[in-house]
Amino acid sequence: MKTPVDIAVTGAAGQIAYSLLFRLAAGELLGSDQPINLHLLEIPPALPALSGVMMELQDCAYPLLNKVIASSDAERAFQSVDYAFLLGARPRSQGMERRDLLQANAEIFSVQGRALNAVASREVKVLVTGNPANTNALIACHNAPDLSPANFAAMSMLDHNRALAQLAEKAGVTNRYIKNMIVWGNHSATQYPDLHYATIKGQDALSIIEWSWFVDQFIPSVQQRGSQIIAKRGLSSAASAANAAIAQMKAWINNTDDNDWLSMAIMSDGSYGIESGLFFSFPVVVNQGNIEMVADLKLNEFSRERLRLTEMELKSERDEVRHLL
Ligand code: NAX
Repeated sequence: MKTPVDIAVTGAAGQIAYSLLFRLAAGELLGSDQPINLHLLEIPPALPALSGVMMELQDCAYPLLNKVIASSDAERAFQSVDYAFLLGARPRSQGMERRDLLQANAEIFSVQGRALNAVASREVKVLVTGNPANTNALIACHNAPDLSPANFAAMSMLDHNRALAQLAEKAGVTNRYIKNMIVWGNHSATQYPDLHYATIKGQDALSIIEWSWFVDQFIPSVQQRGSQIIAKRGLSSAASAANAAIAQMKAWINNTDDNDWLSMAIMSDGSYGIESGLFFSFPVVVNQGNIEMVADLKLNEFSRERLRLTEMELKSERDEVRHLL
């Protein structure tokens, strides 16, 4: 039997975790011959609920689940972890200003960044999902100076999947025929799902799909999908978010498919005119566990303007939490 791999999940009593943990324990991330240890982090008031989730994990009698550790202490939870799914975040409560929300989360992610820096594997892959995901990744990364920025990414995969599925439906094809989708920018309503390089069965999407549908329907529908789900379900996306978290981490570990790209939020190196240091969603490929940005794509004025808008939002989020960087 292989040595167990250590996987941390924060916000482990929350909705997304309730989908994610069972899929991890079933072997979906690392395969059916790889045992895992789950390291679960929660805040103290949620530990009783977490113990119920742990009872259910036990009741699944997963052959691959070696050990489950629960803690409200980040250094304990992140000890030697190889992979970390940072789901836990402070939700916006009634009357809370955006600034206060950013502040509360920045504090959480600075503590978690320091803990990862102190005790996680030096090769740890940290995927930040808790919102505001891009800025939380920035904070965690800055507070982990002994790790590389390449250890950190924020989740754009749900937006990417939403974009794939919307285009596939419009074109009347299954999702696997859509390639080279891009979602640029922030995981927020300013994100820019871009069809300029997307193909449908090998043909340029924008030679098949009307420009007006792209601008007036596709972009807003991908941007607003999260809010639409909240309006219908009364709760935010959870199963699709867990699915995206597994898919993004799996691609990061196992490489992307040949001749296709994914969207991941990684630290900008200044490419495409995006300010260095921001966590921004770019088109990427993964080679041997390293995320590489797809470079030198030509952008027209329409795309450049949309990149600028979402970059502006990320800069303003960063400015609100600058004192923690
Ligand atoms: P829930 O509110 O169901 O669960 C969050 C859990 O995090 C709670 O159990 C809470 O106790 C815990 N928590 C809070 N502070 C913590 C801390 N300091 N350490 C450890 N745990 C802590 O939210 P859920 O629906 O699971 O969503 C989790 C996060 O993902 C939210 O911030 C949400 O906005 C975000 N999302 C991000 C998406 C993305 O694509 N990047 C999409 C889905 C989702 O909206």
